[in-house]
Amino acid sequence: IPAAKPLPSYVSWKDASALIVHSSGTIETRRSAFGTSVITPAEQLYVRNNLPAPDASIVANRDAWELQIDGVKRPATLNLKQLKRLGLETVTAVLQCSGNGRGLFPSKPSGTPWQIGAAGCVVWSGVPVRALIAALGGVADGMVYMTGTGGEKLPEGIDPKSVMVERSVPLKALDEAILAWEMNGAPLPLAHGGPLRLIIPGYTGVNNIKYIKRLAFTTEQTEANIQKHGYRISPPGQKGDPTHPSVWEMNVKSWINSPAPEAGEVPAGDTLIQGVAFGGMHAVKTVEVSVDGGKSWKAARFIGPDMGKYAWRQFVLAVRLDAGNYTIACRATDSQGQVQPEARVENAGGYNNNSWKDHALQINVV
Ligand code: MSS
Repeated sequence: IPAAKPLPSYVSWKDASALIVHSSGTIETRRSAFGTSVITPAEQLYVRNNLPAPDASIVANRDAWELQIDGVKRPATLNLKQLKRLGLETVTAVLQCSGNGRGLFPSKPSGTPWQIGAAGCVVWSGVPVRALIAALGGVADGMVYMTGTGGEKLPEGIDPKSVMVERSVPLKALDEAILAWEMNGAPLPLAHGGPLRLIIPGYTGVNNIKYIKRLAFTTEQTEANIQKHGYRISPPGQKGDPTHPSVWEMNVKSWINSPAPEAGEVPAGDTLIQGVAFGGMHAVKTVEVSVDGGKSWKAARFIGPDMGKYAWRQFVLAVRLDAGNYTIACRATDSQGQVQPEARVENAGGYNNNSWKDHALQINVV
């Protein structure tokens, strides 16, 4: 865990004691700071900005924010006030950076060495993309992707494609996607994409475009570097290219939040092992816990409300531990029977790490 750095000013309202600041654009939640009531409060939620966040003036008059919609029968530009009249849906979904768990790759891929905290469980409210499309006559014929463009001002004098945050996802992702203006019951903070953000439940963080200014249905994936070369499952040592799978859907995953080694010594006796588990695209069904590094497993119990298939669930297992060293691990299974794997899929970018072994914790019980 790196030494504490101060919070950058655009997120000065966050809870510094809950966060690890890797850089001004990469801030993760401490393992010991996750609460047990499902939702991650905004003050504790991680932040990942590929570009400096836009000026706060864009949230001064939220309803005036404009979204351009292309690749539909009747392309249009609508402001947030107009969008709010088209429909409303609320979804609880895990927001997780594609690189969460990168810091657990022994190969130390370049990029932020996130541990487990580049993730949170958030309630989003907004207009379903389906409702928007219906109002504009439907998706134009032959479209294959849904492409969202971030509203950052791009630095001048360089090729926009090299820096712009623009991502394409398969067209089917539109079914559950919403354009959100509210997060955990409050107007969407600028740091998390206010005034308007694309939320694609089940897809990794990068696909959830903040301060979205254009939503387009397209025949091809965007040529932006962040899509063409970035965020791909590429063999170690290789630069990402369009023949490598794009980082889109999340996979089944869990980790332990308590006892956290960073929180100090664990006293011998009764111990509650707690953590979170989610399925990515499918509901999480079960989670098992091991205190012997994966030799034996016991079923843990889910606690708290089930907020739907894209949310995570908190789990708990009561154990008695004598003094000694333990390797505690957890392993989730989704409703389709997909089990969190023992091994990570090696890849150059350090993406999609859901290995239970990498996520195991060493604890010292005294
Ligand atoms: N969007 C925009 N516009 N920009 C940027 O930068 N980033 C990404 C997403 N979106 C961006 C966007 C990422 S990459 C992530 S993770 C996310 O977002 C985060 O979120 P928050 O709210 O937490 O900050 Mo990785 O896969």
